[in-house]
Amino acid sequence: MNEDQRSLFLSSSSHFPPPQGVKLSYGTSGFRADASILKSTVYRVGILAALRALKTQSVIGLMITASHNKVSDNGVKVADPSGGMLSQDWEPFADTLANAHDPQHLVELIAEFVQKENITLDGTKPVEILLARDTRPSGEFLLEAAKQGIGSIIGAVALDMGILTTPQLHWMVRARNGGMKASETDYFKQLSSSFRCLVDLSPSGTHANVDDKLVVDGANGVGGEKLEILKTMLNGLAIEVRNSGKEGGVLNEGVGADYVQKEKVVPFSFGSQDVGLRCASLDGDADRLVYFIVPSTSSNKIELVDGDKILSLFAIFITEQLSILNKEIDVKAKNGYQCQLGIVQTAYANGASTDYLKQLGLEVTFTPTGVKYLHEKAAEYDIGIYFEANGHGTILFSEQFLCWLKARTTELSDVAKGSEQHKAALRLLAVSELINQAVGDALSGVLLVEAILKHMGWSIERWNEIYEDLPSRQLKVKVVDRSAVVTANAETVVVTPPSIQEAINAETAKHPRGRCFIRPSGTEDVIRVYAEASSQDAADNLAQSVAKLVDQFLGFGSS
Ligand code: G16
Repeated sequence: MNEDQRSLFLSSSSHFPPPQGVKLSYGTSGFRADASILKSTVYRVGILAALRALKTQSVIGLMITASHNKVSDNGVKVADPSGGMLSQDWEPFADTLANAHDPQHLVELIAEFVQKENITLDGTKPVEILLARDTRPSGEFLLEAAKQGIGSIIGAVALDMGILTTPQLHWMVRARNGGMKASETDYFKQLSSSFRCLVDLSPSGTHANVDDKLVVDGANGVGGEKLEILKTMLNGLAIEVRNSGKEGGVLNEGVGADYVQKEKVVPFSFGSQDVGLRCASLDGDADRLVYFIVPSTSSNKIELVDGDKILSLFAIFITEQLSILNKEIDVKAKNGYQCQLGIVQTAYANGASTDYLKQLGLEVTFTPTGVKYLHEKAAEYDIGIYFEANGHGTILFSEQFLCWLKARTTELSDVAKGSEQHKAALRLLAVSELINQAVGDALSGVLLVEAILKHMGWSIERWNEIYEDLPSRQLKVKVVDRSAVVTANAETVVVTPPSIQEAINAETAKHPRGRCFIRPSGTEDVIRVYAEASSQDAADNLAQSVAKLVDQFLGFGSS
């Protein structure tokens, strides 16, 4: 590292001392904490993003968001050149950087890393970092800190893309690196035109829900406002957006996908007027999506149509299209293709959903919580569908399969234009354009759900009936140190502290169809408890008794 660069680091980092007595870690989805202590972390992630851009010689993204967390929190994460999450090999360096105290030590750490990674810091090959933030007020000063971090690397240029949903930024990074147009307008154009294409390909007479209104809860975050823009570019889909943030509500408070999924009650501004309508909820930065039904005017309870059901709907549609496409074709012949379709879930997936998917003959695998793990696994298939029960997920298409599909579509348009096979090929291509290939995206997800429901002629009730969820309950427990819990087998077994797993097993065995696990959250300072059983009372009791165990083993002993 040359002297100019060293003194630039020293002078800028002296303005960003890290908070005292706090150890930050690049968790499930980047760093998250109370916004008031994050300035130095965001500055350092700015440095990291610039180094990543130099290392990969590609455009990198930096997003300031705490997604589903409360409004006073914030966070920061990096999008890699593919548009996906930061490569996990760089996470330890992110932790070291965030927790380095003395500016001199910080500079030494960077110098060592740069040498190890063979990164040239002479400014001869300039790189760009796209920045965006959600609607949190703290995003403004944190964005400045990110710019300072990027500005402290010679040759790194920060481009402020403004207020975006997290998936929009990931999409832009991917598009830029793929040599495509990557403005927000391009994003909306791609989504709306592929949606239109899918709707136009729906079998005639199946538009049962075409005139129904979809009512969307925007979590008082960025998604509602973006959906309002997207809506103007769509025909044939009536959307009403509530909780867009303009009405003065608080981000994620009594609203949004996380609240709706965990509490299973109507979000603020929804109620008896919505009985019989299709309702959906986005989270604060619009990377999660769940649907719900308001079943009666007399209660605030909802019927949740969660990420597992969205996944199942997508799986049904894709399987149907693949089977039409391959009809009367030997997939092993010269013009055939044996498409590997795989499903990826986490331990939170409702047991009934996994049974259902397996009954459809699909291969289902499990990873730990966090899109970074699910995405990586899904990318191993030609078509990988991944979803967390909380509504975070997407469908990935391999380059190889897309290449074959495009060639096959051209071939079919020459010899069998308008045939069912040709339409199936066109539909699969449209899905690959509509659904975000970089990360789970509530806006593209909502359009794909709507297009598939139209295609099937299904109401939300019909969709919800594909299987019946096992009753479940999620709780969170505050503990002294959540890192004391270490899990294995896709988070289904606790290995540390010893003996808690035996106690959990003993509780679980008391309940028919009981299943229960605990894990440390990577976005909140809590241990999460998930329980499922044959009745709601049993699931509630199991969750309560395991939460007590967590408190006894690790907590403050308040239970
Ligand atoms: C993030 C991750 C999700 C994860 C969720 C909860 O969502 O992207 O993959 O399921 O956190 O994680 P944890 O249980 O570790 O707190 P979001 O919507 O907050 O970005």
